[in-house]
This record gives sequence, structure tokens and C-alpha cells, in this order.
Amino acid sequence: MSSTATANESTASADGVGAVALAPVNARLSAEEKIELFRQMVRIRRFEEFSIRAYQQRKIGGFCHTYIGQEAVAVGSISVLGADDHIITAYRDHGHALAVGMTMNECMAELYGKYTGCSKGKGGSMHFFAPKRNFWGGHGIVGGQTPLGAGLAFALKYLGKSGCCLCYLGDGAVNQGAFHESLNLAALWKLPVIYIIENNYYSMGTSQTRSSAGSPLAKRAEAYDMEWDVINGNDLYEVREKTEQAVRRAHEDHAPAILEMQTYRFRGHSMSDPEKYRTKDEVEERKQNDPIILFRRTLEEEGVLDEEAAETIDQEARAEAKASADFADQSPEPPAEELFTDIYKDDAQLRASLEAQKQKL
Ligand SMILES: Cc1ncc(C[n+]2csc(CCOP(=O)(O)OP(=O)(O)O)c2C)c(N)n1
Ligand SMILES: [Mg+2]
Repeated sequence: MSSTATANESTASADGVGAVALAPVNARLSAEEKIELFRQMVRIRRFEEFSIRAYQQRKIGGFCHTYIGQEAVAVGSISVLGADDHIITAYRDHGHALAVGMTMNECMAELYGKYTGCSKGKGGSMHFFAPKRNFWGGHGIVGGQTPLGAGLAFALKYLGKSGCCLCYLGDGAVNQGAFHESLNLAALWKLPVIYIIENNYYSMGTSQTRSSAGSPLAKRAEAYDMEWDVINGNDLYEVREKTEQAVRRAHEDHAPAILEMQTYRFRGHSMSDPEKYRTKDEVEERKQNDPIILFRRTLEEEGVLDEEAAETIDQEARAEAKASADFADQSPEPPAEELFTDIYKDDAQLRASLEAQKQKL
């Protein structure tokens, strides 16, 4: 592959220009499945809008990074995965969590620090986890999830499974040493890991052009003889098409890859961001490529969705988000004993080791 071309001739582009034939992975979607993908993006958007409100009401504390504007990346890429595929990401993880099928209730409760949250209220926004759904978090150290992604892929190969790992990272993580060590091992050992760079053009308040040499970012794969591609991350169909190709190669040949999904975040880096590093005009201009609006337009053009149906989906997503906020509000705090659980994989092992330490004193 190794191409810098973002347009794909076989894909209907979001603005309708060059709408040729859909790639097979998109052509075989039923109308219901397309609507479901739209619904997933809308649910993420409304969930996060509610979480912003709750944060402002001081019901949520700590860090909270929203995914607003990037929804097509998580929804599109995760939608092509199979039962043996795994996902790991950074701290901007709400979109991935909902896309893997986690409920709004368990996610909102986690934001509120409540016991009913997916990490029992002990992880917060940056540490959503759902091992049963092959979702391994939610990590706060920039680039820290990239060796873990290689490890997940290593385990799959070692255990003889046909799955792969999608490991997401931001444009600000591409210069971390751990990422390059991971790329080296992924290529050297042929690990089925696909690194998805979610290039939203900012790393906190630093633009990508001020922090990274070389363009596009995905081209760094060439140093490791890995496949790479650059994708319009606001175009759900394109995300699905390119991810499906990479997943197929990973399944068949254990081939690692880097996919750079070019997108944009419409909100600040986190809840306290005065956004002095970019202009309001820039943000407004980028909103012209809002992935939800683009996909809605595509579905309307295809005759799959009309205004009334889109409005109903929107209202349902708002109601679900509101209900999850009520659920979180009414949920209990974690009990004090929870401070000492979930520290190591096996708490019994931890207790034994603490006992042993005590004996030595
Ligand atoms: C190792 C490390 N260095 C610095 C930070 C502080 N920090 C938190 S988020 C962030 C920006 C990362 O940007 P990017 O990778 O583009 O992800 P985005 O926030 O855009 O999703 C930084 C520098 C950190 N968490 N970990
Ligand atoms: Mg970024």
C-alpha cells in the first residue's frame, strides 16, 4: 500500500463527488446496519455532550477528554472487527467504549466515580475497560498503550488465534520512544497489530506541524518495512474500507500496519482548555466536515435515512444519555475497602505477598 492518497476511487466520497461504487465491505451493509452505524456516532456525541454538562455541574471530577468530531474513526474501524479482535486506546476513550458495545450507564457512572461504573468508579474518564468485549482501556500515559497493543497481538499469535489488535494513539504520541520500540517489535516479530493514529492535529495546545518532523505521520512505518495508509477519518465508509483491508492482512499474514486517520476534535483538549492555540474560524471551518453530518448526508443521498428518522435517532440518543446521567447520579460511591482491590491481577496473590513482607519486618 504505502500511499499518501486519501481519496479512494471505489468509495463514495462524503461530499458525493466521485460517488462510484461502494467497496465490498460497505456495499454489503444492509440499510439497517448503515442506520445502526449512524446511531452509534450520534449516541457518542450526545453522551459526551451530557458528560460536559455534568462536568460543569461538578458531578464529574478529574480529567475528561471528549471525542467530539472523531466519532467516525472508532465507529468505522471497530465495526469491521470479528470476535477474536482486540482494542486498546489512550485516554480519549469514550467513543471506543461505546463503539465496542459498552452501555452508557456503565460509562457515565464511571465518569461520576460511582461503584456501578465499568471500573467500579476507580478509573474515571481515562480508564474505561471491558475485557469481555476485548476492550483493554483507556490509558493515561501518552503512547503507553502502544507496547501493550503489541503485547496483545503477540499473545494472539502465540495462542494461535486469528485475531488482531487495533491500537489507537494520537498524533502527539508518535514521537514517544515506546511507540517506536513497539513498531520495531511488531515488524520484526510480525505481530498482527494495527496502529491507528487519530490525527486531530493537536497535542494539547501544540499543533502537529510544531511537534512532528516528516509528513504524513504514517510514513514512519517505512522505517520498519510496515504497510501504511492515510485515510479521511471523517468519512465512515473510507475508515471501514481501509481498516477492513488492514485487518484482513493481519488475520491472514500477521501483518502489522499504521493507518493515519485524519480528523479533528471540535472541543478543547480536556474540560479546562482556553483554546488559545487555534482560532474560532478554524474550528468552524473544520465543522463543515463533521463526520456525523457527512454520513447523514450520504445516507440521505442513498435513500436510507430521512430527516424524520434522523431526528428520532437523535432524540433517542439524548434520552439515553439523560437516563445514564440519572443512573450515575443515583448510584452509590465505591466502598472504602475497594481502595485495596484490583491492584494486581490476583488479589489473593497480593495479600500473600503483603503477608510475606510483614513477616520480614
Ligand atoms: C508520557 C506523557 N507525557 C505527557 C503527558 C501529558 N499529556 C496528556 S495528553 C497529551 C497530548 C497528547 O496528544 P495526542 O497524542 O495528539 O492525543 P489527543 O489528546 O489529541 O487525543 C499530553 C502531552 C502524558 N499524559 N504522558
Ligand atoms: Mg492529537
